[in-house]
Amino acid sequence: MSLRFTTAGESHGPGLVAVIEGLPAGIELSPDDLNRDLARRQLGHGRGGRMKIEKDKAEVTAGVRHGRTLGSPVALRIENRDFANWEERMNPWPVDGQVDEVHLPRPGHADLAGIQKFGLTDVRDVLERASARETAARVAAGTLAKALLRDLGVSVHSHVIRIGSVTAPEPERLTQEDFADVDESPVRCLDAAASEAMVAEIDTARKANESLGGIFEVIAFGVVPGLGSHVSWDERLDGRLAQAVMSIQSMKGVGIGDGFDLAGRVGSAAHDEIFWSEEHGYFRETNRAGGLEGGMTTGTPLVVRGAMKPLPTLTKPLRSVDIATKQPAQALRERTDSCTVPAGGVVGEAMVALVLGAAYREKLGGDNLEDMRSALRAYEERIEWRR
Ligand code: EPS
Repeated sequence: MSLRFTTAGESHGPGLVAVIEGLPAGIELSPDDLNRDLARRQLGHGRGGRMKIEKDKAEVTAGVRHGRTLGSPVALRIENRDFANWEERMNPWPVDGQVDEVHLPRPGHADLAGIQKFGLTDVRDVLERASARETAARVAAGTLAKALLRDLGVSVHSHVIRIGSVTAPEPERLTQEDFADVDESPVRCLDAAASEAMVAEIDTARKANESLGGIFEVIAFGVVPGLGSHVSWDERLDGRLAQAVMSIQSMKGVGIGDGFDLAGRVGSAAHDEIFWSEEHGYFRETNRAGGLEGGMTTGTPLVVRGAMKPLPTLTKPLRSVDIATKQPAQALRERTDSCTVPAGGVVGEAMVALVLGAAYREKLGGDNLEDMRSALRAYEERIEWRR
């Protein structure tokens, strides 16, 4: 058994569900642990009208008793408050009124390939599930992985490093403390001047009926060396992280550490030299590899970047084709966000936490939290790792 999760739910249906399997017994949880990240995911300059309707909260329906995990699957449910406005269109059961089909697929969305693949005639049957609303369920699942990681000495953070044409200056080596106020920035960026420029660029884009993408960075501190493995392709942790982050809606690129930038450097400027001292044990002065070598964690902070394309739902729709008539038409016009990179970072945290939680479980076993902590202590002693 590893740690795994699944989600269910449509964007304007009754609600979202996440089921997480493989958590040890004994993790202490509070409702606040679950709901803090759900609220953080709703933040960010560039969000649309929907976020005024939703107040995401996770209800626990299985796997937790009196504030502790039981070791059984944990089931979470998040209500879609907007369902009240969609009851006829999204009712699980037949309704009396006439519900018009959507026939105008949006370029860049799952719409066209989805109806072809599933043999459907109403684009809404695809777009409701393809919507990034689903990321609320991922974030809820991620809070459980984060609670496990917290008990193993790991914290996971994120910040936005680019929106549209605005790139934040490269910071000095970041520490956990640097992230204390990141959510105070309206775009979750650590640089005040870049934040302002990002907000201005989003406002300009929104006025022009455009959307914007960007890049977020997820950093995990306190990760022990040796998670993942070099011995088999599917155990390489960088591969698993890339898959997890790339699976987030609208992602088009994933980098580990300096990622694509490394391709243009000479070898001596691309790697992290190894040192040893009595105080630190093995250590590096740089972190170009993003804490991963040979598919394994190195003990330096884990750094994963995700590049999001501009959202494909546009208030100035692109050209498309009516799938009923095959005539040229404008794509479906829907209420939408203009930029979700700040929220993307929070979703990235969840996906990285879920992958790390699984890697810890594989390394340490995982029926009982105290067993995991003892195994971690023994391992840290064997490799003489100084946190
Ligand atoms: C989304 C469109 C918008 C977003 C939604 C994702 O929703 P609506 O069409 O209802 O305005 O706000 O994201 C969320 C609801 C959310 O919670 O993140 C889309 O088409 O992907």
